[in-house]
Amino acid sequence: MIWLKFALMLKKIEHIGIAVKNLKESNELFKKLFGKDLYKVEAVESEKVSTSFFMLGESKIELLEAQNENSAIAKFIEKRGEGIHHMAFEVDDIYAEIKRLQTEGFEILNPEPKKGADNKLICFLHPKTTNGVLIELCQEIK
Ligand code: CMX
Repeated sequence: MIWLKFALMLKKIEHIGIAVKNLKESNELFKKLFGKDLYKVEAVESEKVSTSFFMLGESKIELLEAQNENSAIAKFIEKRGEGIHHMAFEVDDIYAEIKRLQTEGFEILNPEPKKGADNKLICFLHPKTTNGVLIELCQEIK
């Protein structure tokens, strides 16, 4: 019997998340910078964020504005100011990747993946276990 199994690894940078104070203003700024328009604006209530997405080649840039002061984005901006908030990597099987990375000693912030922006199942790794970088895994919901 032939077993078809996805390789367990992070496949590519899916997007880079940038925390911004004012999404409307930043949308205009990044439109000018990239020379192209965003393709999606989406509110993610579970994460208390409003987002917009730009496609650049194979990768995306996600801008994130906090919906209220309890949002991770509000806390991040208060402590560190606007800037790169996370890097997201595409995976084929998020459940298998979570198990693999837990075995490797990484702390998974939400071991039960949740629905994120742009039709993805997502989970985060704590930055204290990844050299200070907040890492997101994301799998396309089919
Ligand atoms: N990148 C790197 N380090 C970060 C960070 C980030 N985005 N956010 C917080 N930290 C740092 C803090 O500065 C702190 O560092 P120090 O200990 O040196 O001060 C450390 O992580 C831990 O901070 P904490 O006080 O224990 O935890 P916080 O309340 O700041 O929460 C985190 C941090 C990562 C656990 C929390 O933000 C989280 O659970 N994030 C995942 C969910 C998320 O970010 N959602 C928004 C995006 C949603 C989307 O993409 O759609």
